[in-house]
Amino acid sequence: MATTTKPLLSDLVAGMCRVPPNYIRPTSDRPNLHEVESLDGAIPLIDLQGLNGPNRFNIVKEIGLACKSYGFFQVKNHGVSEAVIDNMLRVSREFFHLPESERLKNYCDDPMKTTRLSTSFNVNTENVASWRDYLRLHCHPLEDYMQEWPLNPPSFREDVAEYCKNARGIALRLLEAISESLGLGKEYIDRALGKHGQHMAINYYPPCPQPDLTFGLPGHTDPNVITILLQDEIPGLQVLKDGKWVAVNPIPYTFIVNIGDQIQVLSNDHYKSVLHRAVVNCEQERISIPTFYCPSPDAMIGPAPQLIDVDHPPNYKTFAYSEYYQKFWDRGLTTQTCLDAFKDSRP
Ligand SMILES: O=C(O)CCC(=O)C(=O)O
Repeated sequence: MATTTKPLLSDLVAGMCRVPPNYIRPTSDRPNLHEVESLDGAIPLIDLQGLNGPNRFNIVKEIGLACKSYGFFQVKNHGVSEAVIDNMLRVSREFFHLPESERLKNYCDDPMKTTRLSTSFNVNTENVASWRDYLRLHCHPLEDYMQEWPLNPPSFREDVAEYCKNARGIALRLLEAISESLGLGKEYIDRALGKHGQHMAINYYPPCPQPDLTFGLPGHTDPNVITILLQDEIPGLQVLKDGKWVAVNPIPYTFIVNIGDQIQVLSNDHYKSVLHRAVVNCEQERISIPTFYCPSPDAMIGPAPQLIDVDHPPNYKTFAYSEYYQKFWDRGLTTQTCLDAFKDSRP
């Protein structure tokens, strides 16, 4: 048993040659890394060049197909410059390499706090810990949150704010395309999100001495609308496809996009949010940066009326997003999605 009071995993792992018992998953719930498929092209790579031009119809169709068949896709020619991406990854790495005392200024266990550094998933409710530290930031509207963000590294606020603006731009363009692909008209989802919200995690996965025994993050779906993930060059993301875990190997300067639970609700199950997880490795640290685009807490979310008819009754109740978000953090990451708690059970 580890007898340390260090709150962050990164400060605990140096020289460790075994995973502490509280990180070890039961045998029925381990990564089984030898069974994972690693196919390049397993997840569609969509070229966004021309999304706002003559090729829009075809790209929207491609996005719709990817949402329907995979719940995941990658995007290139998305308009975010390499410099913005490089700065975001660099400043994230610099943050996690700061001295412990400097990083800990941001530490907080309360999932409702809008800027906080923490570890695993929710240390207050979980039974088994995950091999991850993370910095969580709310980022829309930027001016409401930026003054809470770390001041060290000195360029942190500037680099991250620039990245957030760019990530929001992609999210809005993709939401229009997804809305259109559902036959809802391009503004439907935008309007359904109220004042909109945007959160971000900077995930830091230290090298792990026994990666077969634990997860960086166990299988889960995302509670938000869509996630735009930036990962560094180290593999770790896996997606469940037809009952098998498939590795999504990094392609530099592309983003990975996945449907979150709120699109599943709004689309009345036309598009499904898909289980994914992060595994760790024994040699290299890994950084991943998901942007969680979401409704504002007061937005009322339910199936779009245009997608309901006698053959397709509403599968979900209408609820405030704040209620869903709270539930997600309270119940922890499980392969059973939080959506079950919001099903419409009318006969
Ligand atoms: O690290 C990854 O690739 C996945 C991260 C993720 O799923 C999350 O932060 O919810």
